[in-house]
Amino acid sequence: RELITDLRNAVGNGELELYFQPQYCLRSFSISGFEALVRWNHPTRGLVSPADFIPLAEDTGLINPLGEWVLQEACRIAADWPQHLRVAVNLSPRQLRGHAFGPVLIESLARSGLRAERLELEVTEGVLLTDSDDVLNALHQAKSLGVKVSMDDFGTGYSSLSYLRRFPFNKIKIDQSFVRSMAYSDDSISIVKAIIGLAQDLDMSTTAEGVETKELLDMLVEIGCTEAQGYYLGRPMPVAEAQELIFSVD
Ligand code: G
Ligand code: G
Ligand code: MN
Ligand code: NA
Repeated sequence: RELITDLRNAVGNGELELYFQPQYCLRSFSISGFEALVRWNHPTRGLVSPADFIPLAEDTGLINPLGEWVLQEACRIAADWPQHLRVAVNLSPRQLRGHAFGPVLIESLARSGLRAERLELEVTEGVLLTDSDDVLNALHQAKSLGVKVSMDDFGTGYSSLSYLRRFPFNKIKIDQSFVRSMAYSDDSISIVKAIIGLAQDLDMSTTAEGVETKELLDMLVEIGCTEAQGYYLGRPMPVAEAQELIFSVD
């Protein structure tokens, strides 16, 4: 059977599940929030990675109902957490085209009761590639509601800098590839320092992704990164485990 046929039914069948990866504030060393990462428990194939089904969903338009489910579920779950914790949701470009995203966002916040300030939307620069007014309008609408907007995977595309001018992001997420190579490359340290300095000047915060060692974490603290996320700090985990983590440290 085709994976796409199964994916069409996955939402309705309750086969999708959100995992949550903690993000730590590097000043207080406490959890500031979690990134929601979708998982698919396929009845026969087992756990299917989003890297395998998100592109399929994007190509077929299924990303819209799927993304709507992710947003609603993330808001619903985070609404029960302590009020200082945020939840970050990944968006595909296609979710922001057309005029449907604003109402979906407003409904997700209203239904869950989650304060807008506790929600972050993560978009890659690919979102701005189309240069469509729809996309910019949707992001501006989100920001005007109080929702935070982050640039994900910063540094991996062709012209990340020009996208920083096109939209006022609240946060830059420094791509894992830069963070990882800080361990052996002084040039990479210089690049990450420069990104952090740039973000500070633009009034944006920074999250380092892919932090897998204490050594990297210490470096990031020293150079003034705002937040960190990665296997050294915590892997993506089911909601019950995230809940345990929240209440074990609080
Ligand atoms: O969690 P993992 O590292 O396996 O995720 C693989 C990729 O899938 C990452 O690029 C991540 O951003 C993306 N991804 C995970 N969850 C979602 C989601 O809910 N929506 C979208 N659009 N992408 C997601
Ligand atoms: O594209 P995005 O940054 O949203 O994707 C996040 C992806 O990175 C998820 O699939 C998540 O599981 C993965 N991830 C998170 N932390 C680490 C890490 O420390 N090392 C590696 N290799 N992957 C990570
Ligand atoms: Mn992300
Ligand atoms: Na990323």
